[in-house]
Amino acid sequence: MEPSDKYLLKHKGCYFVQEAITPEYIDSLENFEIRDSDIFLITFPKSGTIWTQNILSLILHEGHRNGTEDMDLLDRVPWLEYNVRNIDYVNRPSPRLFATHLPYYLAPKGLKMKRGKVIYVIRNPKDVLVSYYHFSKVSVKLEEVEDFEIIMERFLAGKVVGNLWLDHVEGWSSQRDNLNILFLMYEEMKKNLRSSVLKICNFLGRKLTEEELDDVVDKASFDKMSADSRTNYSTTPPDVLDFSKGCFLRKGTIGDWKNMMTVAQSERFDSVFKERMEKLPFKFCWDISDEL
Ligand code: PPS
Repeated sequence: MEPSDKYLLKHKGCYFVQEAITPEYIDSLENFEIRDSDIFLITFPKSGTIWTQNILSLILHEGHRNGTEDMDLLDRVPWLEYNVRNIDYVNRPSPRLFATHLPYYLAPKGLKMKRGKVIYVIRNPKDVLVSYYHFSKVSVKLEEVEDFEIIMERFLAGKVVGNLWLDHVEGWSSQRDNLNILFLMYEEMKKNLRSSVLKICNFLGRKLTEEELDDVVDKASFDKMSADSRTNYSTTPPDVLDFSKGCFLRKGTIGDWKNMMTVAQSERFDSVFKERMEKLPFKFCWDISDEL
């Protein structure tokens, strides 16, 4: 079953959420002016974007960290390709923070010339798939497909937002020497958030006190983020997210794919992904009890 173009827009070989973007805008992003001070968070969907958006905002904005400011996360770290709030990106003060799911080949030229900094978060793709499946029920802008097998086949064929997971990860990781890029694994964040926050701080050249670091780690926990309307998308209108179908911050763990995929489905997944995954320069973690 092919994805419906009522929900997905295919442009230049890449799938986007139909309602939130135009082909002209995608085309314009190639020449989007990048500043050296820009910070881009790049992910395949469902890999820990909101989590890292929150961490970045907490690191960079003291008022967020100490609770003196009240700003929605999407205003602090907006989507580059889905400018749903019509923010004036060009006149935004530095350092600008952006999130994007763009594949490398569609990214702004400036990033490819080592302007700006990139943080790329990777999650094991079986958990990504399961998260995407559940999210497509909550998101009114994505096609709701009850049959997991159909979503899995689309995922394996790259017919989901972000395209083929393997291409996305390979696309960015193969260019690592030509980018200012830090790779982080969702699973390492889950197992040792403090050390991941420190890695981000070092990469960005930001020094936080121990107390400030504690604050970031505390406010970026799954429980705190689930309860905070600025980080759990709960203020999103019901024609965009339908929370009667589930939460955005759903389980936030490692290995939930084991609760969803049958052995046959997992084997089918491996038969398509394993060979290329083994060539990636990352060590994947498939279960909460696995060593990193
Ligand atoms: S999106 O739609 O692409 O922006 O989604 P994204 O934010 O990338 O991914 C959503 C998943 O990330 C989990 N999440 C977290 N896990 C652990 N700790 C924290 N703080 C956290 N915040 C978000 C979220 O629960 C989604 O994963 P699943 O497996 O569905 O729970």
